[in-house]
Amino acid sequence: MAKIEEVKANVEKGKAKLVPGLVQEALDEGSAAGDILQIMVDAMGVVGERFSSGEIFVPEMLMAAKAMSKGVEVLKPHMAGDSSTNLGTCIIGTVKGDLHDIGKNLVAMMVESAGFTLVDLGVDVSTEKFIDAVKTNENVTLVACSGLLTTTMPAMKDTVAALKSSGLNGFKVIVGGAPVTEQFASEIGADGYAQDAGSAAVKAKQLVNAA
Ligand code: B1M
Repeated sequence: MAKIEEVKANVEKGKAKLVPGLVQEALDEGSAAGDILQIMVDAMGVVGERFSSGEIFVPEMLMAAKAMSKGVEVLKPHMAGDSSTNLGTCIIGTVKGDLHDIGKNLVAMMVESAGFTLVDLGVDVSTEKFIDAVKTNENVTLVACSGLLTTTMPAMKDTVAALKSSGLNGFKVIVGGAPVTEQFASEIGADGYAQDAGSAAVKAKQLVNAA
């Protein structure tokens, strides 16, 4: 089996100790960092399907998430773009009630690579915390909200509404995550939407007029 396939199989099995070494071996074997990342995203899709069908439970999902995060750490230096430009500060977080952070972390990595200074608020971020971060950080040009649960989409809506009515300005709001669509983003008044981490970086640059 090619190393990249072993990466996928071991993310699915949640082998956090094995995955970093396998990612390195896949890179050494000549696999592109983007392809290794995509195969890990695919592995998480398989994990999600197994969870939906009752084949696995939350602990197994958690182990797979840890394995993927460890693999991404090895990939990170290989994914970095030209961050010599300064596009201002991006505040990023997963919205209140939501603990999923892998997609948010990938978006953070790509947006940082695009030239933003990153302030990562983590997961389960309240509206107030997003607003405080805009107030207390310098030159905030972008706020990025991630959400993976249909049940936390209202929290995303509330956050965008609060940011827009806060009286604060100089920044744009981008939203994304599996249940989020372009239509939902527009309905809740976000300035931008992206489907994946790569397009989030492109959209982020467009929003601050740097593309
Ligand atoms: Co949960 N989970 N989970 N989970 N989990 C999902 C999301 C689910 C689809 C699984 C399923 O049922 N098939 C389902 C949601 C169903 C729904 O709402 N429609 C679900 C559920 C139900 C739950 C719990 C409720 C389970 C329970 O307790 N009974 C619970 C909720 C906890 C909470 O948040 N309050 C829960 C818990 C967990 C774990 C903690 C165990 C773990 C997360 C660990 C972690 O993140 N550190 C977990 C995991 C791992 C998953 C799956 C399997 C994988 C998520 C993932 O990391 N994907 C997931 C199934 C799936 O996604 N197929 C599932 C890989 C990642 C790269 O993709 O995050 O989609 P993603 O990010 C993408 C895009 O969405 C986009 O870019 C990324 C790709 O480049 N993107 C953005 C993301 N944010 C963006 C922001 C942007 C732009 C793009 O701009 C700002």
